[in-house]
Amino acid sequence: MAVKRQKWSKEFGEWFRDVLINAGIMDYRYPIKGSGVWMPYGFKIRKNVLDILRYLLDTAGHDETLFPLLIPETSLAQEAAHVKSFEGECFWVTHGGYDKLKVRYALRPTSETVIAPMLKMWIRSHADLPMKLYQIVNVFRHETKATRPIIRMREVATFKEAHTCHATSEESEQQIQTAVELYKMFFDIVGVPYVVSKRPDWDKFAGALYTIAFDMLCPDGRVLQIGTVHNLGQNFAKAFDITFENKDGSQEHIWTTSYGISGRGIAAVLIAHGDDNGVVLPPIIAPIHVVVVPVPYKGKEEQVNEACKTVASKLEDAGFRVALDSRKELTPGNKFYYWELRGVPIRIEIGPRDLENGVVTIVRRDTLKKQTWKMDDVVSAMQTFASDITRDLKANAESWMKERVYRVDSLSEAKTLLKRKAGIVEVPWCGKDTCGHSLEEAVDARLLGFPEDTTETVDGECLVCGEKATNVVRVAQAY
Ligand code: 5CA
Ligand code: ZN
Repeated sequence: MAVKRQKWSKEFGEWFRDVLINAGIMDYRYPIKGSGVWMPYGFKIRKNVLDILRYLLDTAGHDETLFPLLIPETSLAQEAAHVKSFEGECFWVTHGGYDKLKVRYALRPTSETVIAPMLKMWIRSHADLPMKLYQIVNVFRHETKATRPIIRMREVATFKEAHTCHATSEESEQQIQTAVELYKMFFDIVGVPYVVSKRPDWDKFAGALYTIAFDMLCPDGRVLQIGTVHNLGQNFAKAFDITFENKDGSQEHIWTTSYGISGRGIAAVLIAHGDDNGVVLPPIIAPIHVVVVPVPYKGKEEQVNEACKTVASKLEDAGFRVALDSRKELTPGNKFYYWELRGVPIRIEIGPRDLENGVVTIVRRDTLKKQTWKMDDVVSAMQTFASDITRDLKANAESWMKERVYRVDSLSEAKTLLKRKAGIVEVPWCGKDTCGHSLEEAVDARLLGFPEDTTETVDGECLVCGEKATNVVRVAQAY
C-alpha cells in the first residue's frame, strides 16, 4: 500500500478555497454571497460525480424529473413543521415586473412542497406505487452560518434530491434502507469514508419522522454532513391530502421518503484525497486520467514529441481520458505543478533517455513516486496504476478517519478530545433526548446521533444520567 501522506500544512478552509480557484473548479468571487461558478474543469468533475449518482439511482428504479423552481407560499405553508423551519431561510420573489404578486413565491429551499401537489394529481391507486423520482437542480437557502464554497452555499448549485412514495409504512422503511445502501455505494466508489448516524429528534429534517445522516471527517477535525435520508411518514401526504385507493377499495394516505446529496458530495472527494499540492482525483471522476508531458532535450525535441504523441493516442484508443501537454511556453516542471494541482491521477514523462531505453516514466499523483515502464506495455500499466490508485486512495482515507474515531467512557476525556478537534467521539448513552442535549452542552460539540446499523451491545453507563447505556452516541465539532 502507498505510504500515507501528510495531510495539510495550511488551514483547511483556506486550502479548500485556494485549491478550488487555482485548480479551475469553482470561482467563488461572484458578486452574490454564497453563489459560485462551476468552471470548465470543475464542471467536468461535477458531471462525472453526478453520472455515478444517476447510474445508482436509475438502476435502483428511480426516474429523473424536473420540477419548477418557484413555490407559491400557500404550498410551502401546507406542512407546519416544514414551513416553520424553512420560511426564514427562503429567498422570496415578491414582484413580477412592476406588479406586486398576490401570493409571493419562494425559490425552492428543497422540493417536498413542489412535488406534493403534483403527486396528489398523479397518484390514484396502489398500481401507481411505488413511485421513485429524483432531480438534480439548484436550491436556495439564505444560510445565516458562514458560507463556504460548495460546502455551504446560498445558491446550492448542485442538489440531487430523491422523493419516493409508497403504499405502506414497511415499504417506506425498506426504501430508507435502500437509500442508505445506495449512498454507501456512492461514497465507497469515490473513496470517501463516512459514519452513518440516526440524528437526534431535534436535528431531523423539518417534516420528517426521522433522519439518517452521512458525516465525513475533514482534515481539521470537524465533521461535514454529506448526505441525508429522511423518512417523512405520512406527514406530507396528510398535509397535501395525497391518497390512493388500496387493494380493498379504501382510500389511504401515501408514505413518503426523501434523500439528498448536494455539491458536498463532490467537495467530500476533494477533501478526502487532497494534499498540499492540490486535489487528487480518483480515476473514475477525473476529467483527465493521464497527462503525457514531453521532457525534451536540445536536438531531441522532435523525437520526444513524436513518442509522446504515439503514447497519448495509444492510451486514447484504449479508452483513457488523455491530455498531451505540448505547450511550448512552459517548462516540464511548470507542467508537473499544473497537473498535480488539478489532481490528474497519472503523469507520463518521456525524455531522450526514456526513448533510448524504450521506456516511459510514470508518476502517481497520490504518492508522487516515479517508476519506469516499458513503452510497449503502457496501456496495461495504466490499467494497473488506475486501479491501484483507486484502492489506495480509499484505504488511506479510511485508515486516516478510523484513527480519529474514539470510543471513550468519561466526560472529561470526551471534552479534551473534542476541544482539540481530535475527531469523532463515541460515548455510551441511555437513549434519552434530554441526556443527548445535556451532553452536547457539556462537551460543547454537536451530537451526530447514534449508529443505527450495529447490533453491538454497549457496556457502561450513560455519561449524563448514569443509567445503563443502550447505545453509543457520536459527538464532534461540526461544520
Ligand atoms: N428534501 C431533503 C432531501 S433532498 C433535504 O432537503 N434534505 S437536507 O436539507 O438535509 O439537504 C440534503 C443535503 O444537502 C444535506 O445533507 C447537506 O449535505 C446538503 N446541504 C444542505 N444545505 C446545504 C448548503 N447550504 N450548501 C450545500 N449543501 C447543503
Ligand atoms: Zn442518560
